[in-house]
Amino acid sequence: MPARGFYVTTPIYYISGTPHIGHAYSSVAVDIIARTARAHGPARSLTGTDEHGQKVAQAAEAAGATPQAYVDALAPRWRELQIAYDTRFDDFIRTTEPRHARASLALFERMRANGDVYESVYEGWYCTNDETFWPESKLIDGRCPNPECRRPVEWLSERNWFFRLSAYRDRLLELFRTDPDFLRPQSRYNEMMAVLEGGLDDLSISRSSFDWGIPLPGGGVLYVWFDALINYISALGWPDDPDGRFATFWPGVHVIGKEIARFHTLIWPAMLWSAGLEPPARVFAHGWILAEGEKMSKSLGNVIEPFALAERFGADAVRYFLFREAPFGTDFSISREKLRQRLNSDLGNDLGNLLRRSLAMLDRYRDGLVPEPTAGSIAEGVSDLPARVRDHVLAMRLREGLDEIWNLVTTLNRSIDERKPWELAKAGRGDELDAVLYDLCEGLRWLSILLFPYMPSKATEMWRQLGLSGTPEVRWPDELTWGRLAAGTQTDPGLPLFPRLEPEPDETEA
Ligand code: ME8
Repeated sequence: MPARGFYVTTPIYYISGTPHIGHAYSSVAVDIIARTARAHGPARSLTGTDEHGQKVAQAAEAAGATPQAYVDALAPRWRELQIAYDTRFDDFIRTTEPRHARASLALFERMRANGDVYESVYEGWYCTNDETFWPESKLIDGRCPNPECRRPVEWLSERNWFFRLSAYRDRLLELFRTDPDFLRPQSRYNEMMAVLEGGLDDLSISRSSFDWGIPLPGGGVLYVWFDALINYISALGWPDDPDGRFATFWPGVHVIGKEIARFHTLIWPAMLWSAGLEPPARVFAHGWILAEGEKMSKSLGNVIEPFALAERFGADAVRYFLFREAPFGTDFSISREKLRQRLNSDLGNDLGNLLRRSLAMLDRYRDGLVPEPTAGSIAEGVSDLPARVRDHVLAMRLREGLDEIWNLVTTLNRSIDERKPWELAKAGRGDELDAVLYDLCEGLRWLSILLFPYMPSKATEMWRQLGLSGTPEVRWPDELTWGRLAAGTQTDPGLPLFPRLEPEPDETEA
């Protein structure tokens, strides 16, 4: 852990889009990382909505609303997504807030004062859907080159402000070369290195043919991507920094989807340097969630609706699935059937049954009271587990973190099978029986603490059934020492953690 505060962010989502499972994925990833970081020291997480730009202006017009009324009506949907997936952010920023406009203009002015901003005419193509300027050479069949978009582009001729991005190429190359972890995974790093080696053009950072954006003195509005990137520091209170948040938490870590790596790792660091600020500490550009091997899209009819998914399987089971199914960083497919299978096997059989069997044996042999710890426990084998989980999670190895935690699940299940408490009870070997039962309860206490970032509500339910007060949101270094569970704790078994789910008609493999 860095000595200073730890700060992690999601992209801010286009407010006019429909929330889907990919948005939930980024938000849950950041939530897992932030909850793990909070267990060790000061940490902050941020999400929000990207509300300016031509696309929003056009959509508002089509809906017969003012842009402000239009975005205000859409904002609650994005907060609902956070509630549905139990993601707890320290802040939610909307780019239409005054604090954001202030910071955006301040950054623009600093860059201009440093001689990096000049006026010129942008003559070229623009994709409104992606809010991206495209040079003619990049278009494919005259359309947007983004494989997810491929929409017609429009010709712009506007007198705009430009950022001297080209001047930062060498400094970016140096950043990439001296800090290979600046952008992960490796495939994204390689892609961006190739872009850098090909050279960078200056970037238009304002628009003058419509007015839905942050107004600039003298006319025009800021280009929506320029304003969007600044959310990461406007939410920290930059430039005034009245609460010292910027000083404590910047530079932060950005978690994004792979398609927006260029904005975050080439343009954003250069903007910050130009204003005399530090670039982000790290950027992690994860892969895409696919449905049956294809990117989800309305036209393919394969969109997995995030609200219905959380309702059917429970937020915690979906959170678990998203980060157990594939290494964080790669593309992977999701299906309701796969999710149901993992819920029944990993969560129901491995974890849920472990809790149920352990507490049932404790009830039968010790009236539900945690026995006195004795020698001969599994403690030695697990002492460095918390540090390993923490290191994996803070390095974005979210699946590896879960794999480590699952080793403890397996160890505890195995210890029941091998040490056979029912035989120890029959043979009157009380000390050995106490040792197994204590190990199981203490192991389950550890599991609820370690799993809390991934599955906050089920981990809290485990904690409650173990008869513990408060919640498993505790400081790991203090609480994850084997033997802290007090003898005499009265456990309180409840309903199964993950009741078995039978398939619905659309969940059966063809
Ligand atoms: O790009 N799989 O917003 P956006 C995985 N406003 N992640 C996905 C995904 C999928 N199928 N689909 C979306 C924008 N995401 C800009 C960002 S940031 C300063 C401005 C996630 O609403 C992923 O994180 O299009 C992706 O980068 C983001 O949602 C795009 O959200």
